[in-house]
Amino acid sequence: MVIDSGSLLSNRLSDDALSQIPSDIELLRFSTNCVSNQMHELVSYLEMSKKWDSITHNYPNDIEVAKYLVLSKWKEIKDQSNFKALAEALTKMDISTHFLCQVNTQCDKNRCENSGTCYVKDGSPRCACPNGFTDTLCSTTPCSDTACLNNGTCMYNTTSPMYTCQCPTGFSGASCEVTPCSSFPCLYNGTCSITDSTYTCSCKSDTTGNQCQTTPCSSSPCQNNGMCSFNGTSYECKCNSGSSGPNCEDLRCDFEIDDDPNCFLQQDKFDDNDWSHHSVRTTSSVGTGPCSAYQGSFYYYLEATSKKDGSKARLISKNIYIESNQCLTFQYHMYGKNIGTLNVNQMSSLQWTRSGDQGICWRLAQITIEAVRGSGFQSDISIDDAKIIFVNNMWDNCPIGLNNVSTVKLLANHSA
Ligand SMILES: [Ca+2]
Ligand SMILES: [Ca+2]
Repeated sequence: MVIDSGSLLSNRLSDDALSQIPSDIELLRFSTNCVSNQMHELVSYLEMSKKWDSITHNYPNDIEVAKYLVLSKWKEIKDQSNFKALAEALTKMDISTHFLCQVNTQCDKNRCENSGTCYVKDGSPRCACPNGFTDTLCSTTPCSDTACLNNGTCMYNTTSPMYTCQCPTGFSGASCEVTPCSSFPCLYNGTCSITDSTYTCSCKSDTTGNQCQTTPCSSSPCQNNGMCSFNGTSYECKCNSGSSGPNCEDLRCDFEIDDDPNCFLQQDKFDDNDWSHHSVRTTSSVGTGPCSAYQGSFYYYLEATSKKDGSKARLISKNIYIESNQCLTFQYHMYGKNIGTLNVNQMSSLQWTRSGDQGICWRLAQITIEAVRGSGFQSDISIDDAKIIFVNNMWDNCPIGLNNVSTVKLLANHSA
């Protein structure tokens, strides 16, 4: 039987389609449509009988695999192994090219996007898509859903990773998810917003600066080596043992630590005695001294027992700038029938003095604080809780002698 292959094929396959080399997907489709005895004839015609025999020997239970593999091998070893060669072979064997047409005719060139391979199934063209591409035409790329955030540019691949993001300046991360605000650059709960490639901080109360880093502590409000801390709303000064007040602006000696280097009052090394650091009652003497500290657990006192009459113990202040609105306050205790004198001097000028028994209570009184022993052992003189404090205006506002408190007007030695 003589067949005009040219006219037969021209009815089914265009010259353009015939000249194409079948893809693996198309070969798979073709081998599935081809019954085994037809395939055997075809491979004989293609002079691949030995290959057919070896492959069917290796895949005796899966003839579909064998059919596909032998055609793949044919495409690999033959030049010009296009649809035309297959069509001619089928025509020569008097086999209809109908199913070959099913493979190719409905697969227009460029039908499948993104390098997808077209094949025919159940009479309809389908696309076999590369990894990561979906949709009936492979038109949905790995970039199609919101793969790159923050206006990143998505570039897709056919191998892993399926896409990469080119991020705008200031952004980073696989999906450009890292923004200029990701490192939380705005301190103290400042609000971070993104402007172009950088961030802008909107600062909460009491903070300023491009990162809200300037706080009330930045101006060092805590005096006398106090430690400043800021909680986002307000600052707090933690004062050392030698100061007190909201800004540690008041000097203080509470005598809780003996020879406390932070205390503004220190033992005079050149007088007759030293003040004794003590808690609870003074020594074993009765009829003199306090029962306990006025503040805290410790106080200083002049132990009168076995001291000479009129001998002195002094506390001397460090050099202090005294403002016009500062007062010295302290608690004093002078109880006993032999009580001597307690003097307060600023420089060499006597500012305050008490002599004799002042009762059994603590009393609030320069800054030399000098205790002079009276004539007898019942002359323990004690002090506690000495402070140099600021008052609102002038000396007139210093708290004077309320209850057990004594105050001493200080003469300004410094003009602000
Ligand atoms: Ca001394
Ligand atoms: Ca004390």
